[in-house]
Amino acid sequence: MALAVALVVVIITLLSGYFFWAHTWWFPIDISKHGGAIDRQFTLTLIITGIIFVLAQLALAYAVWRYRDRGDGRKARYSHGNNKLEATWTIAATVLFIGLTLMGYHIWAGIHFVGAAPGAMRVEVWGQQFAWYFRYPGPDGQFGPVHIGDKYDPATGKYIDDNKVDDATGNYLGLDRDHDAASKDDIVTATLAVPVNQQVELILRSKDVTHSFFVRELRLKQDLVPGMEIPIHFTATKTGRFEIACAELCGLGHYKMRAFFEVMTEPDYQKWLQNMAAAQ
Ligand SMILES: [Cu+2]
Repeated sequence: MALAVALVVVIITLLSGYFFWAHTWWFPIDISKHGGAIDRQFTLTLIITGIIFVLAQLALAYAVWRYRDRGDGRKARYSHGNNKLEATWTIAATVLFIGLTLMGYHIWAGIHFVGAAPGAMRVEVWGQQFAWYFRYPGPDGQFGPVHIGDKYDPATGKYIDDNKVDDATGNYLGLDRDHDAASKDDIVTATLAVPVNQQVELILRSKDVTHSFFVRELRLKQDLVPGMEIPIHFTATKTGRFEIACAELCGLGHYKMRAFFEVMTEPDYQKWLQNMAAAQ
């Protein structure tokens, strides 16, 4: 019986290790400049914890087999621990855990705490229940004001109706193109397209509740919080079409809150942007 239990432990250990080793279920391709560092950090963490996992499980299997009941009436001897060993592996685990955390934090901070380069292209990402909209500033490089709800009027201390959203005419962000000069050339789209090998800064905004912008291939995930403008930036290194999924449960239709992210060559992107501008 002890042998059977020990064997099951060994088989489960080797099998689960194999799936990671063979990359049976693995990440999709990485198409971002910063993604390599994240993947390397993940692999390093996996290798270290994987080695510890395998050694611990093999030790467990050995103990099950070695100290089995041999049917010769021997009494069990109880161990009262070993303080030195106890201290050693507690300290070793602490050093490993804090070390890996610091390394990971360093990479994360390099992506999220360092601002975009001055020449980066800017696009607004808008989340709402349950759709994505993207806004390009047009030739003037300026985003016009959005009118998406009541506005506080400090003169009267009251809220005034400032909602110009009209889904029927495609004015999803409540732009007032007749009165706001900066809004005139703004381009609002349902797909996020960017040129390859160019740094892009996204400004994440929400019309209602918290959403989360997630593109697996970019190794990028960031919440959209109502009332905040949250910047993130990336450089896509491969052309293609990828999925943007909302990664924050935001209501009943959350499961269908998705859009496409397209990385294009510079000429294709310019053509696309022209088409989009003509369709406004
Ligand atoms: Cu959502």
